[in-house]
Amino acid sequence: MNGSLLGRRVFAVAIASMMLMLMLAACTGQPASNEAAATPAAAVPVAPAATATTAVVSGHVPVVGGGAPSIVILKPATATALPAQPSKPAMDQVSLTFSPAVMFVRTGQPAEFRNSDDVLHNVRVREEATKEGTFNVALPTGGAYEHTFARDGFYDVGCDIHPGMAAVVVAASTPYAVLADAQGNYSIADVPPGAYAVTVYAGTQTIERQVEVTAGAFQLDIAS
Ligand SMILES: [Cu+2]
Repeated sequence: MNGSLLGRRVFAVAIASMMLMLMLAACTGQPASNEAAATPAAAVPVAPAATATTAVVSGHVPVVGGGAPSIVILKPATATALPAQPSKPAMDQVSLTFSPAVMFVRTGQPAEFRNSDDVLHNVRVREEATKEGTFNVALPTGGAYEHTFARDGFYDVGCDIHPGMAAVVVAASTPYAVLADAQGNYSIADVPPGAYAVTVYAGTQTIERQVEVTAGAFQLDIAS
């Protein structure tokens, strides 16, 4: 394209933009901005600010005083493709303590158990619902063991060498699973809008609800 042709095209676009501005001005009764008319590119309407496409679900759930923290799990009501876990969750053994004390894992995706202490530990895992042994391995210093939990549920973790050591694995087939804080406040980010089954575990109490999550800040308080 030669220079004069390009110049004519730009001029034609500018004229078309000015005519559009004048037409808009006639329709709305507002004078067309000289600034906008002088710079045709500015006459293109600006798209409205992007609205949230996912929800941050947060609120309050019951807590059991002095007990284990409450757990909130959102499961899509219908079969949905869920994002894979961003990284492999790991539970370490440090200073004769399992860390974290509660580990969330995705059912069907690998998790790791480690020993960062300078003493031998083992990791004994048992499914809480069935009392069935899941695995029991010795973990020397620096050792690691990978396991993929096949079923949703709670798993008790212990070390036979140090009976005081205890932890819990929560296997869930959804990424939307969190611990509430000591006051019962929780927050789950990046939740796609839709129908969910909500389960709250507060001590020995299990509370279930059905909710329709909408995009943006979504308040979900659950009382016992
Ligand atoms: Cu141990």
